Amino acid sequence: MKLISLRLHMVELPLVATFTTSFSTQTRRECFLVEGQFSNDTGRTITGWGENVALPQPFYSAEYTAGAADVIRRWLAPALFAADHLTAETVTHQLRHIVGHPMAKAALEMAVLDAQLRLRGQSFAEYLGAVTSTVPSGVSVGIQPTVAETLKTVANYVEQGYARIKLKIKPGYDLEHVAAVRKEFGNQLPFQVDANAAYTLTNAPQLRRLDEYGLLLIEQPLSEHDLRQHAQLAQQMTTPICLDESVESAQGAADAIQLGAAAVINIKPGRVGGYLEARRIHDLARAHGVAVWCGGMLETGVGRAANAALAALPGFTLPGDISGSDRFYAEDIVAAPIRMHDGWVDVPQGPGFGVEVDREQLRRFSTGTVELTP
Ligand code: SMG
Ligand code: MG
Repeated sequence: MKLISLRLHMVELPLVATFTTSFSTQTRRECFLVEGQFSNDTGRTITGWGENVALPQPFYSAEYTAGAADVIRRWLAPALFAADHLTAETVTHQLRHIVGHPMAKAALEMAVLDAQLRLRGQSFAEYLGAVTSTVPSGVSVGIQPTVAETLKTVANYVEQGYARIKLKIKPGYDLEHVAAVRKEFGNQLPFQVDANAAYTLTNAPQLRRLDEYGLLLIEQPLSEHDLRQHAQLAQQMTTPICLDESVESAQGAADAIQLGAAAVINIKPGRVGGYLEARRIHDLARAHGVAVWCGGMLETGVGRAANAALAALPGFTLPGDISGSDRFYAEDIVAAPIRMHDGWVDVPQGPGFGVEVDREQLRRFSTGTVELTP
């Protein structure tokens, strides 16, 4: 294919409830969708969609929404316009001279993938090698100011039927909340925590106290670059350590596994530069007997649809952060967003990511568009 034009649709969607993590409180989602126009050898034109998952602030990782749009405009888009035979499998290669910016690159790879699969009439799930048509749906619960509010919030998601609860934690908002959730909902509740790098190895004695609550895992307790420290922490506690922020590539995943720093890996396609790298991490982890699950970045319907397909690969043996669209949004920007029923979401089966962007909704939430041509 040849890339004809790119349009970045900057959007702002209100969240149904504020979402607090150890590093920030989000009240709305500011992100952008990438709309790519491509032509194939026979002159057919086709549209493909991608989503940029960077947060507006560089708090989760170095990338941020405006920075991702800027690097696409100045550097990544020109490199793709220059390519004569663009395929999803060669996007990473075309962009390899630009250091970093995995989320910006992933959004572009998505648009190419979606277009390529639509041309072929193939679903993303089939392309990836998905082995199931539904995937278990977990929900990520933000830090609540009081234990009572944590219990109330978790109760609501448990009643809705979510397959797994993940509670965000930080120092001072950890043991007491975890203990209360276990007591209230029992030992059968699939339950895990995510610290978003809020601790250091000196907190090991406190973190170890989490061991008695039968958590599925603790996600990213220490800082992004603390691979060795995560391995040391793993020696000091029985709760499996799962890495999120620390894993930025298949190579990094291999190092983490080798070091004993990751018993489990949270795979987020944006964080690792795209869905193809995400699949490589899946393959690598599976070969090493390391469980993986699909993370979330408060995606709109486009990103969530693609995540559901990824999570249908056989190595995704734990429920992902693939909650229904209504967990964050009263209204989405795709016609039929992901819904959770009885703890499961359906893997889209239509061509490409299998969702249609609703232009009217896109206009409603739009805060501007950036038009890019060769
Ligand atoms: O998309 O359901 C979702 C949110 C999942 O907790 C989630 N994501 O570290 O895993 C994580 C966070 C990153 C985003 S926090 C604003
Ligand atoms: Mg995380």
